[in-house]
Amino acid sequence: KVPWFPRKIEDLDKCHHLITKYDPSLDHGHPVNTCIIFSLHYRGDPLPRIEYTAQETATWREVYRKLSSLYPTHACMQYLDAFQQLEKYCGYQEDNIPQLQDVSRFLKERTGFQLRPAAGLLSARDFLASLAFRVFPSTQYIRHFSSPMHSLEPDCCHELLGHVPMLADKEFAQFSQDIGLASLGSSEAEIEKLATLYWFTVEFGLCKQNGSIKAYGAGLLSSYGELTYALSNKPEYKPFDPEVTAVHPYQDQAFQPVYFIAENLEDAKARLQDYAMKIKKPFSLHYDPFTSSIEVM
Ligand code: H2B
Ligand code: FE
Repeated sequence: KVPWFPRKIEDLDKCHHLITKYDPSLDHGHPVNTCIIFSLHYRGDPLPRIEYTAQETATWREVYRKLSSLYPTHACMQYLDAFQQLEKYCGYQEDNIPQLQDVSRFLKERTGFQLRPAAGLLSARDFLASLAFRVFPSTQYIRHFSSPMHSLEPDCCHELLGHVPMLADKEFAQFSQDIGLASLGSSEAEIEKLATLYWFTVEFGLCKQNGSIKAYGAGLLSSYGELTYALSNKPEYKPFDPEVTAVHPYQDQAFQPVYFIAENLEDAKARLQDYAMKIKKPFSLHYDPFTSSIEVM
């Protein structure tokens, strides 16, 4: 039997299942605040605007300063291009936490991606299904001030500095949507493989650029420690090959033991499309961008 999947963008209201990866009785300073309440009641535009506290802005400032010093040498050019634009048009500054509403509007103009507030870590199935519609679920709260350089769960520093700039790139946007489309109606086992692919690319991917290696993964671009480590020649590197990457064990409590290097984003996209075509499903899918809906044939 084919698992339920969203057919139209409004169906994403039903894709909000959270996973609690970390025992909630252990206090990681997970901020249960207005951002979470808003996201649970969210049903379409406009995205709520948040007034962040001085302490939250101070956390952002520290993260922003440290990371932006690394980008020129460590981030891929697609990231750098978009980051410059975000500084110009979207309030990316060390003293200002950008508003999802502004960022979402920016992305929509670039690649058709939009943000949707998420209350926390979504299940892989729900998260990937959103990507199929060019919707990126984004947390809106910020990590606890006690550990500015580290957050176990996604927070808006991770989304805004890690994911958003890459989502402004056309190839990368298509790559992200393709993982999402591949997930619709897939078995649990296949979802697990797609989540692993997502992990080693969208979160921790590296790519070749002008004879050197650069980062395009959001987990790297939002972590000073791991971004430095990933490009230090200490870890193991393997070429990105979906068949191999999809079944490689990954690490979500420490730095990755291995990183996969793509030739370039276009090649990664083509390889992923190839992989997706081989997933067995009793129907074929087509995304209609005019109605933001899935046609099932
Ligand atoms: N949920 C949220 N809110 N943000 C993510 O980046 C995220 C998620 N990543 N759920 C997903 C899981 C990813 O690790 C894969 C698809 O499982
Ligand atoms: Fe992420």
